Amino acid sequence: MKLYNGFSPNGARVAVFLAEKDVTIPTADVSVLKGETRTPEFRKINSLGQVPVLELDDGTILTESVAICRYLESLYPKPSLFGEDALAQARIEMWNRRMERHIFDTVGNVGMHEMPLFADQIEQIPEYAASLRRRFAAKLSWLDAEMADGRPFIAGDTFSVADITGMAALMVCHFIEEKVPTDFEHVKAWEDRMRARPSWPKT
Ligand SMILES: N[C@@H](CCC(=O)N[C@@H](CS)C(=O)NCC(=O)O)C(=O)O
Repeated sequence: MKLYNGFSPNGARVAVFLAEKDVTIPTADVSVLKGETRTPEFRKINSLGQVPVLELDDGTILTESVAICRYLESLYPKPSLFGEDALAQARIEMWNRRMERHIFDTVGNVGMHEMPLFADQIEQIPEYAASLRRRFAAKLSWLDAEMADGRPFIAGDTFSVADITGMAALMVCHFIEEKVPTDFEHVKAWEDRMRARPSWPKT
């Protein structure tokens, strides 16, 4: 098995997942910032030119951070990060999608539409980025109200892949210079707990 990975929010999702399981696998560093994801050689590995990529011993290629994490979960089931029973699995899936669509995508699309790195990847619309920045507080307000029930983690009482998606969103916040305002006390407390974990992706 070989993981192609580089310093990036989606790459961090797999790196954190492995760290939480205390598992190390051979990794080839592919620098997003240096454009190593965009070379013809790397596109033979992932036609979308993105990390993370997991190459299995028989040459099978897996892309998409959540798909890779699911595969790793089956190899290294403990601690479970996708849920032990049917209800936990459904709740974690639900919250992982909510975190991805409402939090990660909000800040991620700010980066995509503003950062020079992506200027040749999409048609950048600065007004769209500005509108997402304005929406960010509303998204956090929604999450804060959800977490007012006092649960320590995004999907409930245990750390899960939904928290990892949230950590990746916080990493994007660093790049786009957004912060979680302190008035969102439940989200802020969750952020502090995430930053205190040994697996926290350093930015
Ligand atoms: N949906 C994919 C997204 C992967 C992705 O967007 N990777 C970014 C890093 S966060 C990348 O490799 N970008 C390379 C580039 O822009 O050249 C996943 O979850 O793995």
